[in-house]
Amino acid sequence: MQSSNRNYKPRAKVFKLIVIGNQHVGKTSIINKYVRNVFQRYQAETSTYDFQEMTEFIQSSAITGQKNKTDFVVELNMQIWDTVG
Ligand SMILES: Nc1nc2c(ncn2[C@@H]2O[C@H](COP(=O)(O)OP(=O)(O)OP(=O)(O)O)[C@@H](O)[C@H]2O)c(=O)[nH]1
Ligand SMILES: [Mg+2]
Repeated sequence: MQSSNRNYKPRAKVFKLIVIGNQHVGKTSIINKYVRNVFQRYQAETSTYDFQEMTEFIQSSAITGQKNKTDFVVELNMQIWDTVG
């Protein structure tokens, strides 16, 4: 997301997310859909852990629920770990 403000400087936060669940429930699929917007009907079983990275920009008010003058853009750098079921 770009801003017209030349002083645009999002505050970056790093998140490490771990997706866990029983075998074959769709852990890898939901990560692929979220990060790359792809779905594979015959998704191979995950044989070892792995991660994908994803960046989202959101308004701080989306977190706090309060819209006011101090509203700022938050850059979420996510490392999403996939695991073996
Ligand atoms: N119809 C349908 N099939 C899905 C969905 N999500 C996953 N699948 C299918 O379910 C199967 C298992 O999905 P995976 O994403 O490999 O599941 P997983 O939890 O990563 O499995 P493991 O890596 O073996 O632990 C695959 O054949 C997917 O195509 C869904 O929302 N709908
Ligand atoms: Mg998997």
